[in-house]
Amino acid sequence: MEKLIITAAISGAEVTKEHNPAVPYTVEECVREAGSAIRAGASIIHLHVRKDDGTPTQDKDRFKTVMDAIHAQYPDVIIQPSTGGAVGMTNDERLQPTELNPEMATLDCGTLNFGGDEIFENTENTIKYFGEKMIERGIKPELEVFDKSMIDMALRLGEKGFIKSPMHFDFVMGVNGGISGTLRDFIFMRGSIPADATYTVAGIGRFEFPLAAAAIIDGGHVRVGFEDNTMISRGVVAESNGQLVAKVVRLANEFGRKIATPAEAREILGLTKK
Ligand code: KMH
Ligand code: ZN
Repeated sequence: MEKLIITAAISGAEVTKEHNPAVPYTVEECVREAGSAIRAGASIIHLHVRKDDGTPTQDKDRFKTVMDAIHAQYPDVIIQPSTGGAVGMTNDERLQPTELNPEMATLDCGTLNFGGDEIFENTENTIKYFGEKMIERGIKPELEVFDKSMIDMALRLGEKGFIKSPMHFDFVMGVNGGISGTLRDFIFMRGSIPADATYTVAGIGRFEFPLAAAAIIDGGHVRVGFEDNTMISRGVVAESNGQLVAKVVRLANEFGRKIATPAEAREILGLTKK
């Protein structure tokens, strides 16, 4: 079976130090958390950045500072900035990190309820606009799909030339407003993507490790990290993103799945190091 790509979503935009004091805000904290994940086995860092007070921002300069600081210590790692940002941001605000020409970036494939009164808005035209920008800038999108309908949207826009194949999906499962994190729905999602596509799965909260195990067995890839889940086990706050990644590595070892280095992850995903 193909080696396992582990993505660490170290920061997110919604989770705070009240959830887990190790959630990174400052540049130094981002380097510390990325480093813990990379040393444990992550080959991709999915990145959101914050101001020092924790406010989410898509500021290009802040992304550049954090990405440069991580790459200064871990030059090989793949850094995948978010273009989702935080609920309520404008499209152009969200797209700023793509101006840095990263190898990858996320592309969110639909609108969904995002807790309380929040709506994470991604209209069809927004998705087309983001897809075009990524093609123009040579960026491989990680297609964030929070529901099966978003896979269908990606496939439709792929046929129209807004997203290239082979596609790489991230099944984000268990968000309040998206598809559930059950095994039944995981099988539905993974059975709904093209044969030449790759996928990773991001289980939210308590779904993180059961879905990681399912993807390990199935030959898919895994995303973990504070963005999705801050607990190492029921009622126990994780010490670091690295501790979450290490748990995935242990599960992979049990099932005989080897862990991909960043160079191997690039090969699997068809990326060229920039
Ligand atoms: N923070 C969410 C509203 C992404 O990174 O592309 C969107 C998100 C998805 O986190
Ligand atoms: Zn994200």
